[in-house]
Amino acid sequence: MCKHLSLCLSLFLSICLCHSFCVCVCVCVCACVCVCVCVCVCTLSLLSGVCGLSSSVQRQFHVVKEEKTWTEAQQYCREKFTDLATIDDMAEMEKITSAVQFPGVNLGWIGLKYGISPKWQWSLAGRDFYGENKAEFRNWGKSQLDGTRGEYCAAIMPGGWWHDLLCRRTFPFICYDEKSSTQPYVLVKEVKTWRESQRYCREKHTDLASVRNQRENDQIVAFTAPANSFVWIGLFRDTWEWSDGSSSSFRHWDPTEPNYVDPKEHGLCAEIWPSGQWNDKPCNYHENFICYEGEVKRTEIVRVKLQVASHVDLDDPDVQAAFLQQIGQRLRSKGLPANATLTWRKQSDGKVFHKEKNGKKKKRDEL
Ligand SMILES: [Ca+2]
Ligand SMILES: [Ca+2]
Repeated sequence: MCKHLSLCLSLFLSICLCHSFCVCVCVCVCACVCVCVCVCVCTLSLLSGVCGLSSSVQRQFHVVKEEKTWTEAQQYCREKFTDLATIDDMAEMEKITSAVQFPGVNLGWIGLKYGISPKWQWSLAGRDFYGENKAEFRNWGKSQLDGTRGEYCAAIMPGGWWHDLLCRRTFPFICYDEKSSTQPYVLVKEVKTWRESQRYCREKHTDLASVRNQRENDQIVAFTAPANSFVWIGLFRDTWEWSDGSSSSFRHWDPTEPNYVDPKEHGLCAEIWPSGQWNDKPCNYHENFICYEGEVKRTEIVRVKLQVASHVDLDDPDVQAAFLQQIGQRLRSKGLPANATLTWRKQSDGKVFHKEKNGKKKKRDEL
C-alpha cells in the first residue's frame, strides 16, 4: 500500500467516522502516485461495504425475583446492571441454572425479543469458533433464498450446494464434535427434523456442523456421501434479537417453542422455564427476569459508501485490509478496547463491496 493512498484512506475514514456525508476520490498512477480529493456533499455512491466490530466478555448473571413486563425488566437491568441477559452458549446456560437456589422456579425474561430483520446464522455460537468472515461463508444452490415461506433451515446436497428448506422436513444430519481430535464430523443417517437434529447433536456431541469455508464444504460433501440425500447442517434463519445488540445465535428453545404466531400486539419475548429451556410469550406478561453484569459484547454494523476511481480494486484483500487497519487505529485512539475485532462482512455472494446504482439527485434544500 503506497503512502499516498494510505493517507487518502485515512482522510476518508476520519470524515466518515464523523458521520458526515463526505467521500474521497483517489486517482493512482503507476500504482503508487495518488491524488486524492475529498468531497463533503455526496449524493452518488458507487460502492458500499459493511464492517462489523465485536469484543468478547465475561458475564455475571443475576436472577431478579420481581415480576415485571419485559420492557420494565429491561429498564431495571440497564439501571442496576448492564442489560437483560444475553446468553452465548451452554456454558452460560449452566452458569444461570446453577446460580438458582430453588430449582423449579420460573427464571423469567432474558434479553431475547422478536425483531424485524430475519438473518441466517449458525446453531453453533461459540465465540472463538469463527475467524474473520468465516461465519459468513455460504454455498446456496440455484433458485434458493427465493422467499418461500417457512424455509428457514439449511441442508447440503450430495453435490455440495445448500438448500433452504422447511425445518419440519426430515433428513439425515451432520453433527460436529469438538472433543474429537481426529474426525470432528459425525453423520447420523436416522432422519429427523432440523430442531430434533440440533437437539441430538447438542446432547451427544457439540452441535450441528457449521461450514466455514470451501475446504470444509468439500470435506462435509465427502463425509455425507453415504447418505445420498439432503443432510441438515447448522444454518438457520430467525428474527430474534438481543436487548444489548449482541449477535449471539445461541438459542435453547423447548422442543415445542417458539409457538406464538402473531408477534404484533405486545411483541414477543423469551423467558427461561424451570427446565432451563426457553419459551416465547407476549412481552406484557409480568415475570421474574435475569440481568447480566459485564462488558457489552456488542456488534456494531457500519455501512461504508465509497466513491473510487474505476481501476481501484476493492476486492483486493490488501486494499480491504488497509481500510480495516485505518478504522481500527482510529477507533482505538477513541477508546475501543484492545480485544475488539474489526472485520468486513461478506454478503451471501462472498463479496464485501457492491456496486450501487446511481441514486436520484437530492433536492438542494435536502442537502
Ligand atoms: Ca428452497
Ligand atoms: Ca410460547
